[in-house]
Amino acid sequence: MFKKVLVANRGEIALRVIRACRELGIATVAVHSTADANALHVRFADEAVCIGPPPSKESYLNVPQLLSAAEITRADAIHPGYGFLSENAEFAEVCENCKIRFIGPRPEMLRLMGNKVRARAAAREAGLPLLPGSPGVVKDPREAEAFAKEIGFPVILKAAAGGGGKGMKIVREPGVLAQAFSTAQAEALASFNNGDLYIERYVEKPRHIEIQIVADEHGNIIHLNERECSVQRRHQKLIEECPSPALTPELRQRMGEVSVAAMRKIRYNNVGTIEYLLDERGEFYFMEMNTRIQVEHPVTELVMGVDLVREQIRMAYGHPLRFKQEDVQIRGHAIECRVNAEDPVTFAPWPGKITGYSVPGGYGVRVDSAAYENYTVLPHYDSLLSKLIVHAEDRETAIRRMQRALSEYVVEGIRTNIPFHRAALSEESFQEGNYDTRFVERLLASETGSRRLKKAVEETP
Ligand code: MV4
Repeated sequence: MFKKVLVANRGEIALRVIRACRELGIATVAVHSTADANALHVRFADEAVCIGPPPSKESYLNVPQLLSAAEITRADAIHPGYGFLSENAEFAEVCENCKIRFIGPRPEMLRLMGNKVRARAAAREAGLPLLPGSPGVVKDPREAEAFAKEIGFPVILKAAAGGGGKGMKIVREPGVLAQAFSTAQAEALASFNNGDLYIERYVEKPRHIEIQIVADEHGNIIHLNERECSVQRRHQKLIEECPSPALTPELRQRMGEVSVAAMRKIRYNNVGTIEYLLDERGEFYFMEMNTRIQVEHPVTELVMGVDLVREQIRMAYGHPLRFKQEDVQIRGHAIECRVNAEDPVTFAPWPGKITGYSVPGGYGVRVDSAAYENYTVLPHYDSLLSKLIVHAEDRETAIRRMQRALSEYVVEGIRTNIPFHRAALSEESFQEGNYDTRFVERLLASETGSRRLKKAVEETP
């Protein structure tokens, strides 16, 4: 096994990786910015190296500093967590060139899935269902108009280098397509230094369903069923659950099987997630693939009984998976609420010092967080404070358990979105499992939703 892993990340995911390493008997190296000197990942790791000033560009994204830290500490692998350099093919390649194992898929996989046009083509070749759209890059507005005519409106323009919702333009009528194309291209060029666009039929009220894949270096590939991530705002996920209330056992099996078959065709390795759109007719379509451990991985861990980070590290070393598709099955239901340091109504980030802190606990409750009393939420990084995850025998009990846990959570000194979660969980549509990616929008726009949110703000200590 690896002797020492450098964790190229911060916050709760750095802790999550350090915990998995400790249980595997692997020593750990934390890296941190000057602002993170007092962070828990620094305290829990065996060693720590300061790699730069607070801005991510100069610290957590600073490749020479990270590699120097790995070399000095003689780490034999780097775990990138999520975000930062986790899906950066060049970084993964440089690690391998330095004889340091990158804990994740091969660089070619990161490169393939990082370009959404190439990913779409690979998905098609591998047999995944796609929405009608352009087979490749759409060169100009005239070509876009020709495709749109074929596909039918509404359509969506997406950036090849985008993903996660950045650089998308919905077009509902032919008259405005050329203008939308120019705007989208300019935005993509400014954001990603790549103006390539592609076009697809637009699905009005999709659900976001993603399949968890684990693939070892010996050709064993299995899926760990789905997560439902339709509760989002501006492409930030807020609530995730496993399994999805929208899937029948037949659809679940079909999605899992086609996903595994596709991963076999492209020779995928390590952990990954295939994102699908599910339309109102129950048809699913490939959207994109994430080549990292994801924020919401704990709901899958609890329901499927697999320690995903442990398996990820073992697979990166070359160990075979210890279970087969037949060995894993759905046990109960799990829900995750992302607790952010932000205003619960406006969603504006709310960094600052936590003056009072008490986390929920008890049967079926898990809190993945790097926060503690007197911890200061920094303005330099994302606002995720904690992931509150519950597991229960069924969905109804899980919702009740989450409501109970949310009511126990005390965070003083800063604002959090705990009231939002309380309001969301009391929505009938959520309780019935009858929601889509417009759920948050509807909650905030509706009389009852906004009233519930206001009440939750008042009732949250
Ligand atoms: C779409 C779509 C509807 N139709 N593509 C958003 C993130 C990026 N991965 C792709 N996204 C979407 N692509 C077609 N053809 C709707 C979205 C979308 C969305 C998807 C999943 C979860 C939340 C979303 C919120 C708004 C739009």
